[in-house]
Amino acid sequence: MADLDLAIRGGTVVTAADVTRCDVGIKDGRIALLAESVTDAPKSLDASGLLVMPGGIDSHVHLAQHAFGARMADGFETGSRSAVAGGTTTVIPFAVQPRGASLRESVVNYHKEADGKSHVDYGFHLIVTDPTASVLGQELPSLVGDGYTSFKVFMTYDDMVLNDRQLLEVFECARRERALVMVHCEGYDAIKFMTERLEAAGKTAPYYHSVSRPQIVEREAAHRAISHAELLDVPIMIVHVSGREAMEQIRWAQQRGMRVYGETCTQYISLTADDLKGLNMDESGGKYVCSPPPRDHSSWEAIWEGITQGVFQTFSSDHCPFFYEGSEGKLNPKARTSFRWVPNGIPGVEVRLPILFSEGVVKGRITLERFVALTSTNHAKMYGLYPKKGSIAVGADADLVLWDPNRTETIRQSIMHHGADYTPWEGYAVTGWPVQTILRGALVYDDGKVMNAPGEGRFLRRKLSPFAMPTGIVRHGAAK
Ligand code: DUC
Ligand code: ZN
Ligand code: ZN
Repeated sequence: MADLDLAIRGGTVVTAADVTRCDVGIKDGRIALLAESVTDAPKSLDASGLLVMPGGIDSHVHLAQHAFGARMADGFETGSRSAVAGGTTTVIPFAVQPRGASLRESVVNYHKEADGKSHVDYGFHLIVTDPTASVLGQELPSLVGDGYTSFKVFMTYDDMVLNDRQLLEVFECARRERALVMVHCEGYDAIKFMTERLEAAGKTAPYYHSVSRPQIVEREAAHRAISHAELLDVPIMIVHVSGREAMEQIRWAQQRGMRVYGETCTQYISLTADDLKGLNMDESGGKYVCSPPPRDHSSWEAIWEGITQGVFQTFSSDHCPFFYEGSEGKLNPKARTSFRWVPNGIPGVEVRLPILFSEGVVKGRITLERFVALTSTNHAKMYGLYPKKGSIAVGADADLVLWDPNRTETIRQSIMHHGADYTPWEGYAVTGWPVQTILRGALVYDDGKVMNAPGEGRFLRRKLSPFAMPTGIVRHGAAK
């Protein structure tokens, strides 16, 4: 093939299906050729000793989101810069509908945040906080048609929680429109009750954030969401699962033939609630405040059980970065009065691949193919981006990460590319590291340096997810 633009030579190509020694030929930003040897491209990258994998897709990141009571540490520019440095080439953040606002308008505003800023390709999920008749009847159907084919709903947080009736109405709309609903499963009332009791007892340090939201609160909400989904025969994705309790609910639903999917995240295999204790229960534990909170070592094992048994389809970061210092940071004066006011979320888009590789592949828990499925391919399939994204196949976008499986690194704030002023994984040692990242055939990250300009990432209109198809098994008579 004479007119290739770039060849990647000498690497081991890994997809969700295969591990193959072959070269990759790229033309016009897409993969044009997979062959034992590709020699006739004007430019080439030497991938000998490296793995060549589909660029990461992180289907759960928060950027430039005005939520959780503080300004985020990352907008599109720094958040996507951090993504590309971590080997991720596509992110799907959330356009949030503030209560009382139009969802369409919220999407238009969110595009203004993203336009001209992203280093990676991106789509938007929609967060529905106010499912009025016009949102359900007009806005959501038209937005789904425009490529926003997934919604997130919350079962907690004052400014986002939906009651059961509203959850059912959103689920019904999703079923009708074939959109995939992501559910944040933590029970609002139980958390509020626990928070008030803890505060009354003077237990206000960041560690008590984890006590206020124990696993049973997540399990109860997961079971409730699953029950509503079963009533309507609608597929749902339960996001950021933290431990055994919710994992078992999802497994139970799957074993009953339901289309209930699961996502877990980096923090649930690498952090624990003890991290929230900080130094002698001081405010530094606020650095780890996220929801659901990290649990304990036995929960890590439960999450690995869910990963290896196929309960979880996607492994995401839930990148939701806040500053530690400063008036809007996790240490702000109000946050010092109670864990309840510490902004919920941690930065992690850049370390997702290294930590899963190190803990999963290097420690023999998962294969290389499964690593690719969990970090890229399944995200593309679940959220309507496949086969353009998430694979190394002729015709797919040439989004790749060249990965050194033997390189050891210690995660430090000084080597991160995000906008936050700390990393929760300071000092965490990993084996396996991204060396180069390629976005649609262009070298966009080269060993520590981000090479492309903000704005070179493109917006992705997503197709309907085949995973959002109802089963057709109506057990309870309410689905239409
Ligand atoms: N839920 C998220 O999905 N991200 C950050 C905080 C939260 O509660
Ligand atoms: Zn959430
Ligand atoms: Zn999130």
